[in-house]
Amino acid sequence: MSGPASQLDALVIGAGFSGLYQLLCLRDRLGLSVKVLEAAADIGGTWYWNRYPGARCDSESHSYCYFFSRELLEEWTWSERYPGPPEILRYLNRVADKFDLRRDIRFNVRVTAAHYDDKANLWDVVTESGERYQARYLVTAVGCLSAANVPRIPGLESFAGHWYHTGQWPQEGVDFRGKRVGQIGTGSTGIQAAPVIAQTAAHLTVFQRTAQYSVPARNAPLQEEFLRYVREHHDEIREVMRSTPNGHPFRIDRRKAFEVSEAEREAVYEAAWKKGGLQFRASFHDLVLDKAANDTAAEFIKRKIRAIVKDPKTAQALADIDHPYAAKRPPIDTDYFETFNRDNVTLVDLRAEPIERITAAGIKTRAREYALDMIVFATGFDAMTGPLLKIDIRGRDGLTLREAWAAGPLTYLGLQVPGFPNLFTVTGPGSPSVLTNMPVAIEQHVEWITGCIAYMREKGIDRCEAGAEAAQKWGERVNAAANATLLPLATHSWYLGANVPGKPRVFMPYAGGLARYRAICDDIASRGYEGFVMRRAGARPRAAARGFR
Ligand code: N01
Repeated sequence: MSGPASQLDALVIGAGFSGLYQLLCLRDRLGLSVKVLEAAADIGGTWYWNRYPGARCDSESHSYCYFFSRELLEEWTWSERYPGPPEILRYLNRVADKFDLRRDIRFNVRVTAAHYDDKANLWDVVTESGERYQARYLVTAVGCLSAANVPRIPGLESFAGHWYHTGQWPQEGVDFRGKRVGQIGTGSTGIQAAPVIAQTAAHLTVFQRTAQYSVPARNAPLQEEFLRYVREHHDEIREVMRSTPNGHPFRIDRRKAFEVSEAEREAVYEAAWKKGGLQFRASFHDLVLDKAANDTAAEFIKRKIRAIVKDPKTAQALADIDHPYAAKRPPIDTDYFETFNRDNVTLVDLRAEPIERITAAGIKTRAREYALDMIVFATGFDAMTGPLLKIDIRGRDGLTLREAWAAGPLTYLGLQVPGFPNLFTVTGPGSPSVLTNMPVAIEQHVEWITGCIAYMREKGIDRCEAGAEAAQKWGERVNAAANATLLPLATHSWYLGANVPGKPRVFMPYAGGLARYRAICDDIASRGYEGFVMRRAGARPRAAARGFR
């Protein structure tokens, strides 16, 4: 790396929910010199890029925000039960303005490499345009779902029409009027997009590889009565979010599915279906723990699908779901299954007729060719590890992150990687992250990282690195936590990396729950950051097997 470098205490990559709060904490609470580098032209992260039709947050708006500032909470009023990208971006802009964050964010700057300089104990960071930065601490706030996965289907380059990936949606939008649109993918994104695309497209063909459960979102404008409740109960709402496994503002029912009669169970599901949203998963305590319990919810949703969709063959393909309910991230929708009753919508079951190739004219399956003007890839992301591995990150002795993670991600608490001193990964693999309402997990991580750096500075420690043994043991705990649930039974899930050919199959997020995870992180910190290897400025590194004292 060459050229004069800007010197900083900390560099943060990414200006979404994570990066904005990390900047605020390190700059305003610790007084460090900090810059945020952001590849996009503006703040927002996920919400900057994912502006596809129908995009909407699946967390309820009153919980999908920062809770660190009472003033901010009291100043902001959400308009709908689930906010869409424009409202979330307005919110994040309000945050950036209130805390004067923009002056330390550089936009349109993509980080391409970050190399640790062992001698100087600094991170050397290089951008696409060749700018250089040096920083003591490097914090990645790159999001878990920001590396778009465009499947390598032969012939894509020959397609005569336009194609788009939902996670890189054109800022100016896409006009579907009069177009024959093919949508590949029926995860949370595809399930949100299809009903909206169908409203204007001449025809929409949905290519489904894996059928998915979905529950109505029941989005609606928020009523004054609810808004008053939220204004008066910030502390209680926050308390519920912090004490539940997924960080949502509702509790999981304590009852097990078979503790009630069949009729009562049905009534519980019916009420949850009417209420809508991710809360359906909280109907019983054991829905993601016990297969027989899960079957009762799965069957309920499959019956709903068959009742909604009029064409029996289409209904059968949509309800032919091969994994337990919520073993893949459960989508919520607005009229997804109803959309297949429209005359201008067709479902193609790729299990029966796999895609062979893309042609100039459209998509050719084993059965026939579908003529298309546009293809929408709602095919998800190289999740969790993808955004980090896209950057050439090298730690001690030139070890690349790609080498370190050749067999799958190895981290301590999802916060640090052995061999990469002073690199902190917000919502990294091995943390609850994507299994939660993200802002809650983000606040916890950002505050923990801030606390760790504050501790280091107070004690005169200039280097902190995840211990290899601690990371190994943490990896075992992440595995055990996943195996205690039904989540690994969805063998094609992106939680396991199974959606990206060649990616190691490792269950990446920590499934033991956010509340338990927070307690573990706090406990480790209270014991002098047990398991991290810390070095006093000027001293040789030593293992902090029992914490640094
Ligand atoms: O991606 P996905 P997503 N040929 O990976 C299919 C979050 N999110 O963007 O299941 C044919 O879930 C793939 O099929 P299969 C949320 O955490 C949040 O929908 O692999 N099909 C699947 O159907 C979510 O889980 C919100 O067999 C192919 C689909 O594409 C995560 O983002 C909204 C294929 C991909 O589904 C990712 O969701 C939206 C191929 N070659 C998303 N490759 C909100 O809260 C893939 N597929 C707002």
